[in-house]
Amino acid sequence: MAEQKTAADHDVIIIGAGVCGIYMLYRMLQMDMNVTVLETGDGPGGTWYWNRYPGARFDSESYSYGYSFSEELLQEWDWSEHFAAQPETLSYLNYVVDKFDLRDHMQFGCKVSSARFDENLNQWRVQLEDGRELSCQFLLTAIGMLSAATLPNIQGRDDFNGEAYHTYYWPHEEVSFEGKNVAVIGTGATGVQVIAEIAPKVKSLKVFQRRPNWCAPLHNSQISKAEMEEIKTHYDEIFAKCLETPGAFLHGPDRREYASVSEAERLAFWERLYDSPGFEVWLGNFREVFMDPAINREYSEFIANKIRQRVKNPETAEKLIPKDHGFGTRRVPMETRYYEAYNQDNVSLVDLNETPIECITEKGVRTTAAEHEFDMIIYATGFDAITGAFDRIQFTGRDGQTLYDKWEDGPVTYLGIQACGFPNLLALAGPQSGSVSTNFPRGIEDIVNWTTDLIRYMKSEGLSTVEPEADAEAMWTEHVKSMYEGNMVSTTQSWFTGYNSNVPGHDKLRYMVYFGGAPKYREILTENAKEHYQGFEFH
Ligand code: NA7
Repeated sequence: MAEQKTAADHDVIIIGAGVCGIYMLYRMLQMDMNVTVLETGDGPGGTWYWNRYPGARFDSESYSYGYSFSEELLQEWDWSEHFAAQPETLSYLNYVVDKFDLRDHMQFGCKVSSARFDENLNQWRVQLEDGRELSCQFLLTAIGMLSAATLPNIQGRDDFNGEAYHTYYWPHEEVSFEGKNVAVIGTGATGVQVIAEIAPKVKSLKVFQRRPNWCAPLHNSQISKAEMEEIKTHYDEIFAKCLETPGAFLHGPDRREYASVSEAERLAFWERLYDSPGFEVWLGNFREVFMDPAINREYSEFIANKIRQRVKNPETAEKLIPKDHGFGTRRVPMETRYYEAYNQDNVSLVDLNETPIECITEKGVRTTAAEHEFDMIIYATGFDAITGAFDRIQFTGRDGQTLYDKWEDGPVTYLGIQACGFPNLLALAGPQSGSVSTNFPRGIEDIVNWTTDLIRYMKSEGLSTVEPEADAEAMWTEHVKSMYEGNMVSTTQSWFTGYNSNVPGHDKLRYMVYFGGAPKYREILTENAKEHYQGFEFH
């Protein structure tokens, strides 16, 4: 076995140098592991490296998003806004990488195309697009859950003569909007941020909306020097609060029963939620709002009236109010003056339910009603979420089985971390794990810490492979499925439920997310480690 270890280039290869890969690398170096990180981008940052589109910023409170592992780091870093914009977050991640000397262990501009488990050597052999092959004992994926961007399946996309960008692949150079007629396709969390940001800068903006989302004000503000000093004295409380809440955010449900609160009190409470910063408007609500359709309708109507108050043209307001799903059953885009953008003379809404897009032309977008001419088209059309990044790398496990084939009808995993037949391949933010529906750095900390302990355990016991038992995998997948019942989020089409109209076969419900909440997931992982990794088989 010692021979096998030395035969591999590395003990550990981490794919991805985003929030998760950075922390995993830090933990592996603490253990003196021979580790390298492979990253497609030319620098670290993952999501915050790629998504440079105008308006990109946190919906998590900045100070709840930073890493918690180093008191020194917490005390050194100053956030300038309660919800920091992308450039600041990217600077923060670069700062972390340099402070802990992580950069030398990262390889940039290298894309993993495939990885194959060598059953004779118990090693993963990782192929890069540049032709190299690296080997390792443990292959850890930190490839992001929203990193496989998808363009819309509309004909003629390549015919357009103007500028065209997907928000994820936004250019590193500054993009000018001055004097330009711009189209935005897509009104998810990304589209909503872009639209509000560029509306005052463009000559004209047309928003192509298929389904509206329920958006709510972010209420962002600057953090003064004094306030930041104050925040620094409260990090323990901030992280303790995140540990308590289902989404690992600073916002948790109001534990009162909906019915125990009078109508007047309820309305005052909802007004307070609407005026609160961040996800409070969504996650600080009564739990019944997301379980009981009648209560959800009442809250949705409350929010619909806010939209009606903010958008001057009543017809436009009605088009911006979702009719096919209730508030909070899809990801709530947080906004700053999004609805007000539609009050500007240079901004208009094209409802794709009335006039669907027929094709993209040389000049712009042709709907069933007209050809709209543009200088620029922005595709804010989302991602092949959670499993998309796995599908883009060919992982081949035992007996030549690929992960793509195994997950063709939806992911099956044990604890959202491993799949049977793929020894030593550990997903740090994979489908059916607790991290995918949480405040990301908090969610991944649980898995990174668990994985670190697992690798330490295997090293100390002289074990070379870990793989889940078939029963354990079946049990976890059933458990994940069972939580989809009685929860309105899990029955609504969105990336949470694996829906993407642009990817064949992804128009149906898939069991992607562990809905039991971060505290429960953490408890399961802790128990599992305590019980010597029950459900896993070691060799
Ligand atoms: P989302 O939330 O998946 O939104 C994608 C948007 O693009 C959504 O409005 C889609 O409409 C629209 N879309 C996708 N394909 C098409 C086509 N073919 N025609 C018209 N419109 C289309 O992605 P985001 O990037 O906004 O957000 C993803 C997450 O990133 C977000 O939740 C944050 O956590 C960070 P649809 O709703 O499918 O009708």
